[in-house]
Order: sequence, then C-alpha cells, then structure tokens
Amino acid sequence: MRAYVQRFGRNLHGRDIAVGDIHGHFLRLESALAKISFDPRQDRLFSVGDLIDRGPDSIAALEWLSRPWFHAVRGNHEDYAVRYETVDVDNWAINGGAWFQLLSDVQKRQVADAFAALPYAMEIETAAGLVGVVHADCPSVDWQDLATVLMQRRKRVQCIWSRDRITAGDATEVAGVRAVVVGHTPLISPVTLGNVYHIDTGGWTPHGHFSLLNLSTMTVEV
Ligand SMILES: [Mn+2]
Repeated sequence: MRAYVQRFGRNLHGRDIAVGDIHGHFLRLESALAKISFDPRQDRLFSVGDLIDRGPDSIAALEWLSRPWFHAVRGNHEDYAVRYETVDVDNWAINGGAWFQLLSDVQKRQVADAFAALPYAMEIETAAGLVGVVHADCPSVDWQDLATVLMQRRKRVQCIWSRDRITAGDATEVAGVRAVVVGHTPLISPVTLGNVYHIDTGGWTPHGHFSLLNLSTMTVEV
C-alpha cells in the first residue's frame, strides 16, 4: 500500500476543491461541480472518502479514482470493502453495502485493491498554507505527527470512524496545519470547530446537498 499520508504540491493553475461523503451519488456530484464551473483541466477535487454504499452507483468510484484530478482518502465504507473477506456482511449490508455482494470474485478483489491503495490522509499545499483531509477526524494533536501516529491501528480506526470532536463541539485546533477537512457526520450545513471543517452536508441524502469547499480561501463555493 501507499503511505498513510499523501502529499500534493500547489495547484498553480486552478482551484483545489474538497467535497464531503459521496456514497454512490456521482451524478449529483457532477451537478454540483457544474454549478461552480469545475474545470478538470486545471481544478482538482479532493474527497473525504465514503465514495461507496447507500447510493445507486458505487462501482463508479473506481472510474472516478482513475481520473488524474480526483483524489480521495479512505473512509470507513472503503474500509469495509478492503476487509471484505472478514467483514460482518450483514452489518455492512445494513449500512448500504449490499451491492458489493453481487460482484464477481474478480471484481471484489479489484475494488478492495483499489481502496487499499487509498491514503488515510491527504495534505495539500495552498497559497494560504497546508490543508489536511481525513475522513472522520485527525487522531494526532499535531498534523506533523500524523504519519507516525497512524502506524497504530487504533489511531487509523479513529481517523475513519470517530465522531468525538463534532459530538463534543470540541474547538481545539489541530496544530501544525492551517486547516483540516473532514466528513463522516451528516450536517445541515458545514460546521467549523477550531480549524477543523466538517463538510458532509448529506449530498447523498434525499434533502441534502454537496458542499464544495475551496481549499485556498476555506469558503464554500456551493
Ligand atoms: Mn463515514
């Protein structure tokens, strides 16, 4: 597998945009990107993970990951797929993973391998400083310690599952980084706690929408 933390240099030509949980709703994502005139020739899109499950088109995640301007971290739903040989299938199905059981053995392996290659964290250099992306929460006090901290399995679990910060309203800043962007917990509108931006506004739910966050200005474009 690749490194736990994947680094991206400055985008000198276009925008860097982050999006919350997609959960198989790639057509809705395309509509949201059209609203901001997203230009794949120069803009980049960074996903907080949970590309799959619940929505109608989970398998499209693989095609999206092959696009050079689309990047994602591992969410807890990708982690189900990575662990497909030992996962509690019934529990996963309740959480939207029934589609996976209909795949051939070859497809299952292909999907699991693609998601196993995803990093737990991405860090993007922007004009205003370094911005981090993880699925649920940053498990280290200082972002600069993250690669080391993620060597512990329980910290990787925290990274893709924890709701402690948002549940407690904890506004402690993550040191060593300008901002951290997370998803995992559906909200009516984006919530910023300290320098942690929670952007899953339920674009995959009947009444939610995708929030597209500009990583240079840390403002929501739509
Ligand atoms: Mn999640």
